[in-house]
Amino acid sequence: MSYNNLIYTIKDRVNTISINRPKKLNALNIETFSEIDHAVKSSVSNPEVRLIVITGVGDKAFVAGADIKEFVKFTMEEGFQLSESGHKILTETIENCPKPIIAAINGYALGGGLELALACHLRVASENSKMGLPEVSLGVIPGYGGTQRLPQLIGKGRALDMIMTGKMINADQALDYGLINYKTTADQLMSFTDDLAKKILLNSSNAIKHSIKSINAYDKSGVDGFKVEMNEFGKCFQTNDFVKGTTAFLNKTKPDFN
Ligand code: DAK
Repeated sequence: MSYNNLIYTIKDRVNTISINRPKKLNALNIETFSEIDHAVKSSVSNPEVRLIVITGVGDKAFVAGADIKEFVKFTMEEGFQLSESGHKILTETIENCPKPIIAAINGYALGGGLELALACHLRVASENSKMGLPEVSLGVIPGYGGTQRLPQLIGKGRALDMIMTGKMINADQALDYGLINYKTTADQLMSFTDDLAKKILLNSSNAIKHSIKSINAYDKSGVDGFKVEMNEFGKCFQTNDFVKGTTAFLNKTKPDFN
């Protein structure tokens, strides 16, 4: 499959999806967003892929936001529809993806770009990265889940500060806030992300799938996360991976989950 705005490579069971609009700092237009949706869904159905990395082409930006030119003339109705379809992609396709997704943040991650990174399961950022939700400076609010996922990750006070000031924070501060999991040099971003992927891939992808589902139930209104955990825990029993993992432990060897 070829895309207009993405580069898509599969190597060693990792699908790296690179957003490829560097002249526009990888701003997310509607077409790019729907291509990301398609690329992630194809990875889910492709047995050769066990983990997904999302990054941006170039050394300046991961994604500098939703494409401002595209939504500038939107009506309330169109704004709502855009937000609704964006939510579907970020929640159903990305956050609830059964395969782990790492955002490799290589520069600006602003507005919709940071919201995309927030929906991913892990975030690694290069030291030159700048992250923020500057929507209020444009007269809108974060419309792709930023008002919900940012406080979940860094706390309400910090989220209010970032959203009301619209300020950008650097990778050190993002690490301190818990907004990113790891910080690297710009040169090492992709090799570090690769190593992280390899560590994850040593484990059972089936168990990881059930972990993602349980963790996503955390702090969801109307959802009993403990109940979800019990169900997902039960589903791991009698699976090939469970047999492999426990047999290897009892035989004092390492399991091979490939
Ligand atoms: N959209 C469109 N084009 C963008 C862009 C963006 N978000 N960010 C950068 N570009 C384009 C610039 O227009 C410029 O294009 P040309 O003029 O060369 O054609 C090119 O990328 C290079 O940008 P700059 O020349 O500005 O580069 P600098 O290094 O000087 O500055 C910057 C880098 C990141 C500080 C600056 O580009 C910037 O401030 N960009 C905008 C950042 C921003 O405000 N992003 C958040 C957008 S708000 C919604 C749902 C979600 C959202 C909105 C609505 N609904 C449901 C309706 C989300 C909103 C956002 O994401």
